[in-house]
Amino acid sequence: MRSTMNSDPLPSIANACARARQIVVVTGAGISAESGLSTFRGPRDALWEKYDPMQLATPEAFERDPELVTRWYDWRRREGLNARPNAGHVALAAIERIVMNRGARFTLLTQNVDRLHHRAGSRNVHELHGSIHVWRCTSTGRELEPPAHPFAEFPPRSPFDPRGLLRPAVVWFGEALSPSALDVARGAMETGDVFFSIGTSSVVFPAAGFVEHAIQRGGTTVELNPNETPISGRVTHSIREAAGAWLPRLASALA
Ligand code: BV8
Repeated sequence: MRSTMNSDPLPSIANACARARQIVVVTGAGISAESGLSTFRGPRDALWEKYDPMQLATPEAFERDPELVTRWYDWRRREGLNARPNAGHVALAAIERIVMNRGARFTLLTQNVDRLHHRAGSRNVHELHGSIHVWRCTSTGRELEPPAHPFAEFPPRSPFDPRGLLRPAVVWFGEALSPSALDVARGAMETGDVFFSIGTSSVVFPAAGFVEHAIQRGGTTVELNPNETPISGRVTHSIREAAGAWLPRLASALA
């Protein structure tokens, strides 16, 4: 598929969105970068950012060093609480409202665990990789949303079972995505006619594979990412811009 490197693709994308019966958006850590949250594979300079997520976001790391892993997640959780949705999150929520007001459907599938889409006002959000703001008892499976202050001890003990610990209710590498999230994603990929991949390096599966379904079905596929990714050459439009800069332009064009 051609990737757009010279003429402005906005009018053609806005036209496809205006005619779409269903718009599907997949987002990754990049859409939260402008809120000050570090991405997974980008530059990391803050103290806790020196830890490689690929090493810590696994059940094996939690088993090996539950204190380090829960400290890291507690730090990310509080960073998320202190962050604010940026113009990209806000624009996506506005586009959802515009699309739904004209009777079409809008499905937001996020790999992010920071809940900034919800705080920006997006309604039909599905957290493919869970949420860092929900923690789960390793013994009973019961879940809670911790208060904003840091845990008193690491690893935090479970209030549900003295033998249990609390872990973040996120999907670690090697863990399966929830069947309900996968069902929603599959359903959206079957019926969506415009597909956006925003702020993701498109290397984590199964989310990175969703765009192929959209391409196979012949829908309009759009990537929004300042950097090239493995899907850049396959989508209809590959836009080398920041989400917070370009999405407000699309929201205005659709308003
Ligand atoms: C599973 C939660 C099976 C925790 C995360 C094929 C099929 C299925 C699985 C696999 C497969 N091949 C390999 C696998 C295994 C693995 C995988 O994909 N590995 C990769 C590394 C090869 N997948 C899994 O393990 C998945 N599980 O398939 O289970 C199974 C089945 C049955 C029973 C048991 C098991 C689980 C994957 C989920 C892992 N959890 N996160 C946490 O958050 O800590 S993944 C993690 O990576 C985050 O969720 C993150 O969102 C995700 C993807 O990263 P990105 O979001 O893309 O972030 P990244 O930093 O990489 O990129 C940011 C991008 O933004 C950059 O491109 C940058 O240029 C751009 N950007 C920067 N600024 C901006 C911007 N864009 C726009 N605007 C800006 N301003």
